[in-house]
Parts: sequence; C-alpha cells; structure tokens
Amino acid sequence: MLNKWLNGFKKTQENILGRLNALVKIGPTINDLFYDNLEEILVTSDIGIKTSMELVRTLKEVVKKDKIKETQKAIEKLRELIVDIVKINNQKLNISKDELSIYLFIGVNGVGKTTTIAKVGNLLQKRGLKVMFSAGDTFRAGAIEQLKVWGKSLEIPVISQQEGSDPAAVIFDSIEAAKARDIDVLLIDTAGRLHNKKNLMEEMKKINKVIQREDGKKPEEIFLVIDSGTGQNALASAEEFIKNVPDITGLILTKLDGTAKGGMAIPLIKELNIPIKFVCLGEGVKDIDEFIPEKFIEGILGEVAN
Ligand SMILES: Nc1nc2c(ncn2[C@@H]2O[C@H](COP(=O)(O)OP(=O)(O)OP(=O)(O)O)[C@@H](O)[C@H]2O)c(=O)[nH]1
Ligand SMILES: [Mg+2]
Repeated sequence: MLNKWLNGFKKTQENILGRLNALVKIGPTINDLFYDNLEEILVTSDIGIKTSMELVRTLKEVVKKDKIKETQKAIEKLRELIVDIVKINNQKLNISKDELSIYLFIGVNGVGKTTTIAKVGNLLQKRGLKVMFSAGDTFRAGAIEQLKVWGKSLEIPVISQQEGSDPAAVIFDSIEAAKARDIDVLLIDTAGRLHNKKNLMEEMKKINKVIQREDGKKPEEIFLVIDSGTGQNALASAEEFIKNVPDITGLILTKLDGTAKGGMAIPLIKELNIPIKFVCLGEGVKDIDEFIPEKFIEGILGEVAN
C-alpha cells in the first residue's frame, strides 16, 4: 500500500520535493532569496498564497529562535510545520453500532463520486460490513447504470428508480430497503450537475433533509468529494458547498495519481478544518486509502536529500 501511495504522489513529490532539493543545492546558507524562492515554490505547489505565506512567516520565526543557518535544516523544520497542519486531520470513519449508517457523497460533476462509492463500498464490505448503494443521481444519463455495473461486480445491492425520478424518493426507498435488509452502511450517490450551481445546492439541502427525516438522525458521513487536479481552486468550491451543506463530515480527495497539485490538501485542511477521510489514487476499485498524515507527508515530501 505504501508503494501505491508513493507512486500516486509521484508527480506532486517531483513538483514540491524536487524543487525544494534544488533550492537547498543552489544555496546551502539561509538568506532572503531563499525565503523568496521557498514561498514561490509553495505557492506554485497549490498550497495557496495564504497558507504559503503563513508557513514561511512561521519558518522564519523558528529559524531565528533555533539559530538555524543551513537551508537544509530550514526545510526539515518546514516539513515539521506542514506535519503539524496535517496532523489535526487524523479522524476515523463514523459508523453507528447496531443501526444503519448513511454515507452521502456530494461534489461537482466528474470529480469521482460514483467511482469513490464503489471503492468505499468495497472497502467496507471487505471489513465484514453489509453495504448497499443508492442511485441518487437520477439526473445524469447513464449514472444509474454506472452504479449498477459497480454493484454487480462487487456484489453489492443497488436501489434505484428510473432516470429523471425524484432523488428524494429514491433515497427514501433506499433507507427503507436498507433497514429491512439489515444493512450496516448505505452509500448514497448524488448528481454533480443540475443545470446550475443554485439547483445543485438546493438539491443537496433537500436530500439532506429527507435523510434526516427518514432515518431520524444526520447521515454518519457527508463526504465532499474533491478532484485534486483542481488544485487550490478546490478551496473556494468546497467553501461554497459548506455554506449550503453545513454538516459535511469529511473530504475525499480523488485523482491524486494524475496530478502534481497534491499540495492543495494542506490549505484545505488548514482553512476548512474538516478532516480528509480518504484519498483516491487511481481508477481501480482498490485505489483508495484512508488518509494517514504521516503517509501523506512522505508522499509529497519524501525524505529531503542532503
Ligand atoms: N486517475 C483517477 N481517475 C479517477 C479517480 N476517481 C475517479 N476517476 C475517474 O474520473 C471519471 C469520473 O468519475 P465518476 O465517478 O463518474 O465521477 P462523478 O463525480 O460520479 O461524476 P458525475 O456523476 O458526472 O457527477 C471516471 O473516468 C473515473 O474513472 C482517481 O482517483 N484517479
Ligand atoms: Mg456520478
């Protein structure tokens, strides 16, 4: 699994670590230019201007306090600062004992919601839990079929209605069916595109309400699925969702395998204060792992070479 992480993060690591190593090589002693270059590397690694500036400012304080002279040592301190940010983010999956748990997957179109449902469903099933899928994306052509194909190959039941039907009705049915069949976790797919953002947000609110009414509690997890390739733009998009669905319990970062922008996870954690619960590192059903801060840091920063 560690190899998969390291492979998945390869592009991000080359982007960040590669340039940090080059920076240490061109100047072994700390000076103003070092900080300027460092800030530029961080900003252009999708860590975002705000978080990058804060990191450099804190690093300057640490360097001063610890009387550090070498750029190599400064980079090691930077790594510790990033670890501190990411570590707040070590949260376990919420699962209710002895009653149905509901996981709702939301996010803009194409980020990987449906694929991630298959991955999480498979993971939970492997852990001995009884899972079920709910085809709550009745909007996009082919979405129901896509989930059914996953359900068939993973032997996970799928509750669906026709395309164009009311997602709230599908979700209602799914909760009833899940309870009747003693399911542990119901994973609900949702549409990512509904003409415009306003409709999408209204739909999300409505779905959330239906679940709370039918299940008598909030979903155990509301996952906001985010495409890592969108880089630092993901932050604004996530903030928009949070405004409309305030109960988001976790983020899932997809497509880390194809991007050099994995640094975007750092401002997301810092600014949103919502844990990243899973990372996805490929299209296959097994290309998913729980977010582990140490592994993430190793993935993006590796070991700083001497
Ligand atoms: N490389 C890679 N591709 C992924 C990953 N996750 C999803 N994909 C691909 O991204 C594409 C879109 O995935 P979907 O799961 O259909 O995305 P969605 O959010 O459900 O899309 P809509 O239903 O249209 O809103 C598919 O081709 C997936 O195979 C990942 O972690 N890595
Ligand atoms: Mg989908």
